[in-house]
Amino acid sequence: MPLTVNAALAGLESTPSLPSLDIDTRLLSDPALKPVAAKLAHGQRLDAEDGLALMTSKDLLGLGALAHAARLAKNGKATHYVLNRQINYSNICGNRCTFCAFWRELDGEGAYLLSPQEAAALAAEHPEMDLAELHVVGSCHPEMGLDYYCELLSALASARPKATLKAFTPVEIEHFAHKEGISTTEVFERLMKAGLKAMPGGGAEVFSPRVRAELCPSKTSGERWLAISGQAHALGLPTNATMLYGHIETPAERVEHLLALRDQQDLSGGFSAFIPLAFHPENTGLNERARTTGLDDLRVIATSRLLLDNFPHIKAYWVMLGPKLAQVALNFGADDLDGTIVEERITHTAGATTAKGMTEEELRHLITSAGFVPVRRDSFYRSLEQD
Ligand code: V47
Repeated sequence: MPLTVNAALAGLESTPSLPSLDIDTRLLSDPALKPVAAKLAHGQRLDAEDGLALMTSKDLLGLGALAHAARLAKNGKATHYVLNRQINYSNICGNRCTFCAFWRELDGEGAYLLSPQEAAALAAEHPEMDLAELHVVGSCHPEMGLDYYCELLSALASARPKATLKAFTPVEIEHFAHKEGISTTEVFERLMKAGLKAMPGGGAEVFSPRVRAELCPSKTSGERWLAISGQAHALGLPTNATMLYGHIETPAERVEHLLALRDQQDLSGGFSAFIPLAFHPENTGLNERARTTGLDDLRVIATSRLLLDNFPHIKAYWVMLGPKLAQVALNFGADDLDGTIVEERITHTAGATTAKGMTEEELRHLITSAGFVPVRRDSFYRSLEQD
């Protein structure tokens, strides 16, 4: 039977909107996690100090006990996945981020830009798959104007009328606005007319100005990334959020990133899912760095679930974690495995050894064999299960 955390600890007033979590404290061996457990048991919001205790703990079972309690309170045993396809329309990018192996110069070897018709042909492949979502991201192309992106969306919508167009990161939106000399709101209005319905969460990296100055000085700032996400929410577009971890960032910078996302979600409320992205170093400017460890991957998932109390979903992105660790992550706070993907390019250029796609059967097997309940979903987390 779960033990009750000492209710008499000073200052533990509960936050009305947060549930009191049922935690088995016998699983906690790191004393630093005990005050965190006490707060969670009393429905209290965690702060930066708690986040740091979680983000630096080596008590894997303790982290799992806390994050799993939060997961069960939010999503029960439901584990989501989507029949989706990724389309990377171009790798030609002026930002030249050090951690990215995908980008190419305009006339560099391997540089490409898909025409709207070529992208539509990719979307139409595998007609037997009932795709619910097209996940469309690319680069900050130095030459293309907004007409191209609108035509791209229209062509994709014609090729797959039933699929939701989840396209472009806040970084791309900002770039389109600069290139066109218009506001990001105007960019959104044009793209929404062309079929934009939701946005993925890439480009957030780590918000720390120190990290951005070193790894991606040309990229949109963290403040702008958050503000543009907020604009999307105000226009009714749900978006996601990510954090690229396992390079030069400190545990404190990870925690700051998560708390900045939580603050933005308090303000604008439109984030659906958070996706931690494990850094893959091959073919990047940081290729001497080691890959992330299993402990760190699970710790980031668990800490995210606990700090982001206002995010409905946490994704274990199997492409970056590998399917086996993604399955384990379902017991560490994650309730979504992303999807079939079909063809992933960004992480595979940086040395990912996972498959490029997964079948629905494989996804359901990962979920059910771990004792969870599979929920095929659309981009808005509505269940598509036939019952
Ligand atoms: O924006 C770049 C990151 C992102 C590397 O919103 C790298 O549903 C690891 O954002 N190693 C693209 N990561 C992926 C992404 C995403 C994936 C799945 C679902 C969703 C969603 C979003 O990958 C980029 C960048 O942050 N990235 N280089 C690398 N070497």
